[in-house]
Amino acid sequence: MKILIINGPNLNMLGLREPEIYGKQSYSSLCELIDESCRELGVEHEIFQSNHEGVIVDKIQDAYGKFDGIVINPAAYTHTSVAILDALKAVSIPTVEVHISDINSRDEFRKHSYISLAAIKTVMGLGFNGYKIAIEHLYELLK
Ligand code: CA2
Repeated sequence: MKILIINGPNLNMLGLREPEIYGKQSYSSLCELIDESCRELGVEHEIFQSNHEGVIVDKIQDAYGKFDGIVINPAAYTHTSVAILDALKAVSIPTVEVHISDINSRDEFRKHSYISLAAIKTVMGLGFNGYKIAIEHLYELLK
């Protein structure tokens, strides 16, 4: 079983700004938590981060035939990207959407997610732990 974890724009800046929303921990500590969660379950994985929509689309297309599941935090592209939605639909790989914050209790524009239309589950508002829950969900589905 192989899972691809995709993080969108600015998530590489975690811990540097807005700790009241996203916590104080850095992007590398998020990657450590993901590594640990996958190791515990014996799941092979790759973590990918990009600030560019088309690069994320390319990565999703490239996942076809290589990965069994995707965990994605599309960050700001959640609320804008039909291209990422279409790429997820095109590859049809079971996908769990994750948000560190609760996007339903913030700005009005964050309440809509294009990505939810392709996701089998959305985890939000649970901080970094949401990634662990998303990985466990895919593991239970795919095992
Ligand atoms: O809650 C989430 O995980 C989000 O996907 C995070 C995005 C935001 O645009 C979504 O609405 C919800 C933002 C990701 C990175 O934001 C940072 C902002 C300041 C400092 C560090 C990261």
